[in-house]
Amino acid sequence: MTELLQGLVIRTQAGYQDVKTESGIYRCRLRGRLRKGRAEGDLVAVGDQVLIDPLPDMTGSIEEVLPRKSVFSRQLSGVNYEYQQIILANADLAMLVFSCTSPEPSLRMLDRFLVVTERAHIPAMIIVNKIDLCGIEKAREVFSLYEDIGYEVLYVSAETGEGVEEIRFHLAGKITTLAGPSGVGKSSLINQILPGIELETGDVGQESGRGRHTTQVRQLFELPESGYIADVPGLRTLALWDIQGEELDAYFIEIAALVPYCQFNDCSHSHEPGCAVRKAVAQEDIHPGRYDSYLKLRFGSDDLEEDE
Ligand SMILES: Nc1nc2c(ncn2[C@@H]2O[C@H](COP(=O)(O)OP(=O)(O)O)[C@@H](O)[C@H]2O)c(=O)[nH]1
Ligand SMILES: [Mg+2]
Ligand SMILES: [Zn+2]
Repeated sequence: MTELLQGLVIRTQAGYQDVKTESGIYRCRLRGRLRKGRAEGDLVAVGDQVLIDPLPDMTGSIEEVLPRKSVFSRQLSGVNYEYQQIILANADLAMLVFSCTSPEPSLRMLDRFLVVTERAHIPAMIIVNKIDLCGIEKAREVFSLYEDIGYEVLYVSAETGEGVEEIRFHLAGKITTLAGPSGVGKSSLINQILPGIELETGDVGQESGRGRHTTQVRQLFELPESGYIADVPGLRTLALWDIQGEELDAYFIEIAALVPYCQFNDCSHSHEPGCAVRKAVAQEDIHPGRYDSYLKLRFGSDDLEEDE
């Protein structure tokens, strides 16, 4: 057997993976013994570091998937089984993209994304796009509460290019995923960051329509300097339903900090006396919208998809 080569999975589609190594990009398949009895999606994903057995014609087989430092995954139900589909491995950063207007921002959806990224232990920052339409002051009024909590927020415009340099700065050397509702300007921003890539823009619903239930291409786009942007449809469908009760506390970082001060250690922060979280809400130390998102996620499981 030839020597194994280490590489990065930069693209997956319909049963093959493109793996970038120091000696080029190899079109690979998973070694049968790895695949045995398992769905492909839970074995290898873009962002994975793998060992391949390379052939001279630039094909190869993936012999081993190296341990991951983080995963975005979702629960999928097959006819006879359920499995964790890995959407993206080893992400270093999630940029959560919203627009200050057109469409109006859904902060509840943003809070859900933040739960997903906190749970996956992936640092998140918030990109507020379209400030050419609403002005930075109005955008700040809506989003500065996230800066108060501790998240970094960038105010940008894909249209004028304002703030795009700062996005680039944060991307350097990392695998970053952009996530957000459709129409906020994710593709437009990627086009700004990666000239020449020319993603389709403006087709509202392109992510939820075309290809959502068919085979999806997932890929990493290499940045001219260093680092990758992940284009992974499906991040916003990550399930939250399996988050149990108080586990949620940890993912609202300003709530997590107060939980030790509640009178009861099984406090649900909804009605109990001596609740430090409710006290903070009353004193406006916790934003009422964030508290509302918390309660809805914890107690209102039925309407999770209402605003998507
Ligand atoms: N005025 C303005 N329009 C933008 C901006 N960014 C994107 N758009 C427009 O918003 C629409 C949706 O953008 P797109 O990049 O497709 O959003 P995506 O669905 O998040 O990928 C398109 O018509 C874009 O031209 C911006 O910064 N300012
Ligand atoms: Mg798009
Ligand atoms: Zn409490």
